[in-house]
Amino acid sequence: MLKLLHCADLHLDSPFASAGSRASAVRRGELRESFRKMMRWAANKGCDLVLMAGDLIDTSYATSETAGLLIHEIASNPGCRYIITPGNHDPAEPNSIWKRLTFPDNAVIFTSETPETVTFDIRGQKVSVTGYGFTTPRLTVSPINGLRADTAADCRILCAHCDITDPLSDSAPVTVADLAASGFDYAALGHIHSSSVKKAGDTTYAYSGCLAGRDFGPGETGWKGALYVEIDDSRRVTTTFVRFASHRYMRLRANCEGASQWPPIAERLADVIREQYSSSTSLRLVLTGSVSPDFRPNLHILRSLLESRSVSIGCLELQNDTLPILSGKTLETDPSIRGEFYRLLLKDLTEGTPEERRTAAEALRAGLDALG
Ligand SMILES: [Mn+2]
Repeated sequence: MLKLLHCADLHLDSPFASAGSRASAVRRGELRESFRKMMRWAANKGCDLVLMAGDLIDTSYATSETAGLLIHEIASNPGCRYIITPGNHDPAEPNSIWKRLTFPDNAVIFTSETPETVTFDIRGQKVSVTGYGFTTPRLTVSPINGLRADTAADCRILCAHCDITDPLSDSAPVTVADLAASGFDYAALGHIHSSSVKKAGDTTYAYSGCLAGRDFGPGETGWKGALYVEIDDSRRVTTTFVRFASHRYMRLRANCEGASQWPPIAERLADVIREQYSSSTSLRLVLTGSVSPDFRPNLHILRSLLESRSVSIGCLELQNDTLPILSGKTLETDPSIRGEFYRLLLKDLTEGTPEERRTAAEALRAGLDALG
């Protein structure tokens, strides 16, 4: 049985630009620590291969500290082979660490956009690993279109950074049909930050997801880690998600329908946060529903309620997607400039795109405040 660890999108050295400068330094430290934890886990588990499917670092110009960490971790587990396929964020450009630095003998780095195959003898089994690397931030063709796995191998693995979600992607638009025809037993993919395991023909293909979420964006929320993969002698594949991140980003929708005052809503939210989250979570509360124009969400009030309950949470954000149209009847018939202002915005408030509605709601709150 083969034991693999499949990871991707580590984005070491990520600036964590959305966090404040202090929080971003903390997040960067946590990311390094998650990386060490993952590499030690693979060593303790006795993994034969660690497949690193691209975007290991955030740019091709890694800090020397990060490059040193990567090389050190690979060198300290010489019994395991590390497969690296550079992605769109860390392409194998001439100045990249992949080209400039000397990696230990147990590392294989694919630096050509044309797929290449290496073969290992692992406990009497012939295992082939095929991969390619980005050489610039763009790769507009599917490098594995028409590619067939080495049929002489007992076990056939693909390691690749690619975008299977969009045939027009400029990040290696590999298709499900490419994979279904390929004959690989396992395709270890990178680029999509949420984890998924699927089948195309006889090929199991998977995105490990990123090692740590970096903001509240799609694919970044929830616990992150890597996939532990076992391939048995009859080439059956089993995958297990292993969490390595110590911090997560989460979005929570809260329906404020009918609310006119913030404090009672804030009380309830504080209770929910106390029960479900801790300092290892950064939370964005997305407030929805039709509310009174007087409803004013206030982060400071929520924070002090949390403090009074001794609740600690990572970053906390409010996204106000409520519609201030409740009891709008009075405003609708209000002959003053307040009513006129409301009537002016009503179409955007109720019929606009989500963005237009948000802007109109924002304008209405600001306008009513200014008009007193
Ligand atoms: Mn990528």
